[in-house]
Amino acid sequence: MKIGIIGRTNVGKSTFFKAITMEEVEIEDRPFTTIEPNRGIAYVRVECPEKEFGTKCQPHNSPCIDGERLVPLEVIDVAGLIQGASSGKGLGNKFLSEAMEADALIQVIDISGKTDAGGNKTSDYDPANDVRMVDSEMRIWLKNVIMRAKAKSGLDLSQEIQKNLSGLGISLERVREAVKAVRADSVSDSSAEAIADYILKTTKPMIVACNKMDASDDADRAVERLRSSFPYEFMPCSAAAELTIKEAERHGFISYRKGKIERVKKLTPEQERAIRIVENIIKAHGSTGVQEILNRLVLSIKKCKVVFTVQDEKNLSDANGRVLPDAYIVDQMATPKDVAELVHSDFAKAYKGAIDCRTGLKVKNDEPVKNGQILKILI
Ligand SMILES: Nc1nc2c(ncn2[C@@H]2O[C@H](COP(=O)(O)OP(=O)(O)OP(=O)(O)O)[C@@H](O)[C@H]2O)c(=O)[nH]1
Ligand SMILES: [Mg+2]
Repeated sequence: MKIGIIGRTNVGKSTFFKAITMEEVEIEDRPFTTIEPNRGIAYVRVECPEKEFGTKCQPHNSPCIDGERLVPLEVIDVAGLIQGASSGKGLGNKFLSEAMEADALIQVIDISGKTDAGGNKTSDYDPANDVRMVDSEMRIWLKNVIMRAKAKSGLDLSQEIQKNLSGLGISLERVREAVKAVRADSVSDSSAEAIADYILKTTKPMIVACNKMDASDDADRAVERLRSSFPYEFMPCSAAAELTIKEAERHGFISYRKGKIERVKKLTPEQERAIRIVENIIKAHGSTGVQEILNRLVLSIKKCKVVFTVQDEKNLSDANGRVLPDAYIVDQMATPKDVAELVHSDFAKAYKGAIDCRTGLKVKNDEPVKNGQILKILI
């Protein structure tokens, strides 16, 4: 599972990325700070089944904090978009293809309206312009890729189109579906646009992170206005506040559990001031919004599932005796064999079936796994 962070330049994409991955990346208040993409690992948080089984987990691939399991996924933060990027403006369109490798997208916008279309300081900029711009740049970019499909003997239209989309995680089946849905019989300007539109809607689910809510006069109202204008989910956040918490935690100054900040060490007046600002944001909004956005995109919008794997179904442990060692994020339609593939390609090759550890029964091989399921793969 890979998440792409996209959006207009200088809205806080890299700040959001750093807050969820803790990778050292460049963050600056100017347009086009990020040039090469940043890649890292972030975590979706779900309840760990340890409590249900009255046991203590010994995680291997996914840390557990206070009964919350942190299940890893890949994240990529790309250069900022501006109008015309799909035809090479700004930093060009290379990064559009990098972002489009992702299985789902977080579009970051600046809900405070204090940066303009070019990423420069202003007041009262309407971020709806950016949502429209990103939509249109993605569509034009994908349309242009589809337009490269040429009718050649031996391949049908869908195969020709899909050839150009390999690497973007778009299957031939999906392309066939799109071609059928828009009733295309050749690649033209309008059919390519319709196919691009269909493919984007069905393969690249997106959530809009309304960032810099701390700098907005009325973030909630601004978010509400956007919700009524676009078919996306909009959620407010402050990536800067989340980053402050994560940095302070990393240095052992505070601990942050279940929405509450506790001072672990005596803070300097400056640190105290920074933490108070964050506390006020949490008080006003319930949280910084960052983790909620990631969870919402992966579990509710993309409808991914979290599956645990074990080797010993009685003790729920692996070969080394670790209890509930591994958790994986899988696609909505993933089968037990797809889970085996994630554990190890050798597991998938030798796959003979899987047991649901709650029921002790074999699961159906062709049925999607269930969210939260604990599986023993039989080889
Ligand atoms: N007030 C406030 N400022 C933020 C927030 N998130 C990011 N910023 C600031 O916004 C500026 C741009 O942040 P970046 O993360 O570099 O933005 P970007 O979208 O990655 O920018 P490019 O890579 O240049 O496209 C920096 O000065 C950040 O400190 C936030 O939640 N609140
Ligand atoms: Mg950046």
